[in-house]
Amino acid sequence: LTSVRYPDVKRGNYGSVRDSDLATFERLLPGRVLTDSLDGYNTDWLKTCRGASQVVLRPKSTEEVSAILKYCNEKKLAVVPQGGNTGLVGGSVSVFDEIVISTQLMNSIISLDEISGTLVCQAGCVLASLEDYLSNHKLTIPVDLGAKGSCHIGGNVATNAGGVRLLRYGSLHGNVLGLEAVLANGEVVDCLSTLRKDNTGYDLKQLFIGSEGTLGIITAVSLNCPQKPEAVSVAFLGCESFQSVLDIFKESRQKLGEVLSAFEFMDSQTMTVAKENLKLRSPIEDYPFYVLIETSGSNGSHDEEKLSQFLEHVMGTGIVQDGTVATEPTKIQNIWSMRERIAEGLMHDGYCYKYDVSLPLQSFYGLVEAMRERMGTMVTRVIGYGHVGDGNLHLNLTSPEYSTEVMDKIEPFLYDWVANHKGSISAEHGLGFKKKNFIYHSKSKSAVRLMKDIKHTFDPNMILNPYKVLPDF
Ligand code: FAD
Ligand code: 2HG
Ligand code: ZN
Repeated sequence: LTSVRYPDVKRGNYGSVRDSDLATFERLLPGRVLTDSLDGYNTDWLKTCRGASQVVLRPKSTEEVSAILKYCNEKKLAVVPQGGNTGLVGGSVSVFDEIVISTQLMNSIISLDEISGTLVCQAGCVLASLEDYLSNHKLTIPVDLGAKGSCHIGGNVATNAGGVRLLRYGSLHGNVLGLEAVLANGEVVDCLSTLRKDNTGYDLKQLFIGSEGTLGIITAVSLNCPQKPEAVSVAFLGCESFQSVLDIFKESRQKLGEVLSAFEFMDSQTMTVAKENLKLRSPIEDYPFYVLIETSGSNGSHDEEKLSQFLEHVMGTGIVQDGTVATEPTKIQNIWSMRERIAEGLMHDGYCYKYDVSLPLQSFYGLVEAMRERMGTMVTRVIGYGHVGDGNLHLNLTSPEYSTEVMDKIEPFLYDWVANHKGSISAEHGLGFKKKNFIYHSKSKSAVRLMKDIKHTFDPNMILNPYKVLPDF
């Protein structure tokens, strides 16, 4: 059987949900088996992937997840784990009729140790609500991204989400102290440690971080939460060239040192999306490139002094042409939302071809220029922005609707370009359904073979998120 939507993809040899299965699910999760109005669960955030799931299961506890998976594994029913459904690579919706297992109702906080800053919570907690909760305890969450109002912490961990604070706090591989996951056969793997240090055997939790629902369902996580910074400032700067962006980065690392907490960039075409599609106003005049710098620390006057010395220096040397600084929360929020809402703004153009790559900084913006030249007037726009402080470029192209001609012109050219320049074809969004067959552009054959062996050990019947992450060949 092939999908009407994806004619090249063949359905795996899985069972189909029958009435008797529904009756079992209803017994295991009374009142929490959905079979109607599933559009929201079947459509991804970008509206480019559409599943045909007939059932959504909404467990509340680890034991319930275990019972469902044990049953599905016995019946060879394929499943797709789903958190906030904000993933950008088609990993969170079904390809055929896989059963959606949603963490929506797994949203309890289990414990908080205020001294060590260790939070333990269920996987379905929404990122922004964790931030609110921690804020009351003068703590913060070490990961922050534009989708915080909907994404779940389990989804963040499953995708190893990066976001705008990675520069300061490092990746989830360092900040997740422990996790609990349920394997395909229903076995609960308890790695929910709250210790900072624990060198006892292989660090299995790392395998689940970034596994995109293919190795197990994450049911709880333990996170290292830093102190909430007392003072935050944001500078929004304009400059003439991408080389200036890099010079500003170098200077900011030197002059802002430990208070630097984010370094983002946007090109002028990205600003056009903010203006035209989101009706936002830039706080400064028009420039070819913009930089957003955030400082966070424990002493406002110390940080502001550092920031003003830094600004004086970069304006004096001419690498920055113009800029504005915000210290009050509303103005800070306005500047951040201009950056964080670009993904939303792009959707107004129609169809969005989304790429998220890592590149060495010397070749970073070269890809945007190469794509602009290659695509010419075939697309509405080609924009480059992202977490330049982490070497992570968000390259987006748009057109009024999906076009195979455009797609064939972009891929595999873009992925070849990235591989030839020693980059990664997915910096932070993962491979999901859309990018899995390009894995060899970034990983060796032996590495992929080992990944397949691991998958086989964790999920021998391949019921967990099939057609995702691992390549077809
Ligand atoms: P979903 O979309 O529901 O799922 C994502 C993947 O994880 C799927 O493969 C799913 O099967 C799996 N999964 C979900 N929950 C579990 C679980 N409990 N156990 C096992 N597997 C699970 N990403 C970044 O890295 N940085 C950003 O700055 C960033 N910004 C974004 C901004 C916007 C506006 C949007 C829409 C997305 C952004 N993303 C970003 C994408 C990012 O991957 C997600 O927002 C987030 O990490 C996914 O969480 P989710 O709960 O929505 O997961
Ligand atoms: C961001 O950093 C997200 O805003 C989304 O990772 C990036 O949509 C994108 O290109
Ligand atoms: Zn990003």
